[in-house]
Amino acid sequence: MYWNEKYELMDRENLRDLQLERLQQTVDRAYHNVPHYRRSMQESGIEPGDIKFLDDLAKIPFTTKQDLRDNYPYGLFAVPLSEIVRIHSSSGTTGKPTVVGYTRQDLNNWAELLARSLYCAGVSKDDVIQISYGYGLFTGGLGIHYGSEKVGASVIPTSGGNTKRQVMIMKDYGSTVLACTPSYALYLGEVAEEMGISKDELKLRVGIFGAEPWSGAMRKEIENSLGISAHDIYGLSEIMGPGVAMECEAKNGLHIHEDHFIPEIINPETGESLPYGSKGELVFTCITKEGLPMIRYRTRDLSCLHEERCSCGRTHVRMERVSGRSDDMLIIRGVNVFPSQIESVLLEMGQTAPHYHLIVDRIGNLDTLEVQVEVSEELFSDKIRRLEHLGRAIQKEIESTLGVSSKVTLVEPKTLTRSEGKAQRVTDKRQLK
Ligand code: DLL
Repeated sequence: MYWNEKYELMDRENLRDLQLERLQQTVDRAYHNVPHYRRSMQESGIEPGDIKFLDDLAKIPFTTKQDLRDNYPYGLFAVPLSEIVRIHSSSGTTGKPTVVGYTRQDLNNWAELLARSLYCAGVSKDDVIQISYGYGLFTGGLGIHYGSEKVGASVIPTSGGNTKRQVMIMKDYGSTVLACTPSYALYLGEVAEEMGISKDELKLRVGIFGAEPWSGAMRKEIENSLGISAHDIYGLSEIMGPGVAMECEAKNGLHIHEDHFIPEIINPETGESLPYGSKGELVFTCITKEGLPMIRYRTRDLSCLHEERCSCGRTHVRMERVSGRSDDMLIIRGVNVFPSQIESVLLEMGQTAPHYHLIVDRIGNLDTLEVQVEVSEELFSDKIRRLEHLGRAIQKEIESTLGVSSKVTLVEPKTLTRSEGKAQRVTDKRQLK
């Protein structure tokens, strides 16, 4: 099911021509309207006219979150504020938030790309979509909202929070699609069970989950608990918001809407461009954005790009699910550890609940890692010896898969904090000292 066949199925040669034309226009506009881009290009000795081929993009310097901060709030906008019709922002963990602005045409494109994304997951006008991403400055709620309306689905804008009410609405209003973070989807499933509502009483069939990393094992958990087919949606405010890339029915990577964004993969340490098939940091260039045309924006998200044709027929490049962020990576006694790797170990062992929290500390000169994970009610009330055995088994598995020793603490069901938006799974006490 395609929303816009012309672009989604465009052959790659025509797509590259279209990208070049749009890239040249974008670079020209950014150079003339945004002092930051003009300065950084001049410092590298390039002018818009030097972009003759797509590969010339690599001559332009990267843009980073720091550049957005340095130009806070509106310094990177390429149009006067009178042409901006919507502002969103994302709060980072440090410093000022990032502010992004959209012209009317940007909002039209965003809704179009979301409609495409939703269609890609099989959502149509016959669906009732419950949007439990936060509405407000976060791009999740409003972004998916307008895309869903464009598709013609019946939209229930619940936003996040008030979980019991969400479950009641889901049942009574007959929601067929749920859009929220994967961690919140898990929590909703758990609360439905507590309320005595089984998945058979719900009409849910599709999930549109993103905004945070999640594993294949987590997908299975959610699919089982809610009785749905879960699809991964990716995006970031700086580039647009949700809908930069979307998983189709093949569930073999997320199609990047390449007629609007040019993706690259780089080595996060050296900035060197890497070929398709290599793992590295995603970099995006917006080629249709009017308000905030980001050029070679470093996302910090780690992934891998694949150009081979997908069985769904779409020609656009696929990105592998994001495995983590280069700045989320924990270095524990010299070993690189991503929270998602621990999540995979826990869920693949299958004896714990999918709720965990990592606590990293430094005692003396030694880093320590504690993995807190919930176990089921039955197991918790079982013999202490069985619990100890499970704790040791998890510890051993983490050590053999990741090469890092840890202390595993099994905790009672429902004791770890649940998230209604993006989950906070790590407490790094080393930074607090
Ligand atoms: O999270 C936009 C969004 C909303 C995407 C709803 C999907 C659904 P930001 O708040 O700017 O925007 O955060 C962007 O979230 O750089 C990734 O690190 C992470 N992220 C987003 N989607 C995924 C995903 C929104 N599907 C940052 N898998 C990005 C893994 C994701 N990480």
